[in-house]
Amino acid sequence: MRIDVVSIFPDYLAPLRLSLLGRAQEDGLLDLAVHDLRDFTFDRHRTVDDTPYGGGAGMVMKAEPWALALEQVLVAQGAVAGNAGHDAGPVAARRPVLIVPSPAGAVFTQAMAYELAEEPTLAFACGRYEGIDERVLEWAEQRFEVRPVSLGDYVLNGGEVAVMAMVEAIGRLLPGVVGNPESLVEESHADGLLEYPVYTKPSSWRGHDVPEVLLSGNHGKIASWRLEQQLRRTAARRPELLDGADAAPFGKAERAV
Ligand code: 6GU
Repeated sequence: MRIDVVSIFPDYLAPLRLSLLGRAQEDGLLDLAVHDLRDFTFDRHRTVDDTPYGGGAGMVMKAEPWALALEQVLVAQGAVAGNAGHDAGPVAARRPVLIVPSPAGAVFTQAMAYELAEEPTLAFACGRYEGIDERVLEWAEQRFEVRPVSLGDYVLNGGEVAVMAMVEAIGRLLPGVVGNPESLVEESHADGLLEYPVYTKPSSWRGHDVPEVLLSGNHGKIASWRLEQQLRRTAARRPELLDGADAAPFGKAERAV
């Protein structure tokens, strides 16, 4: 998968070169490019923001640097023919996905991570300040499938931390990135439930014992104990997951709740 991120703080994204995703890039499973929005400005101060029309607090990100940066992303992703940085018209059959992190977006879920992991390319536009001039989104709609996405109901200073979370959640689902694909099946949200508790040696530690059933060797009993734990945990911590319209990648009908 090819991923392009545009930000005024490219260094913010540096941790994506570490650990599992770092290895995935070395192995050629993920091709990640981070672009500095200020490289698409031409004044002495490399200005990316200005005061809002209509007044109000804060600053708004200017449109033109975003168009130039996103045009370069389209060329890098092979979606348009490059022409001195100018959009020379579409080449790809389908518009590439552009994710715009925003607390006003649709909430990012594991189901969305699975869906986005199927895309050949993804682009992320990290806004800062009060947001990006709305006309950039209108312009981008003609070239990308634009998806405003939120991490949850709280406000961050910009999209960078959200992009790190989303790229990690999506990247680990790419074939070959996680060594043992079994671990993707058993984790929280894979089946719409929270994961069951886990234990390792010693079986007795500071007066706390591992549940007897896990030492029994009875795999049927262990599986039903784990499912019961998943249901209990989900009911206690996230009851809305049990009856909500939350989209899980596997059908809820397969579960006997
Ligand atoms: Cl994706 N961006 C920003 N700026 N704040 C957020 C968010 C995203 N998700 C939750 N809060």
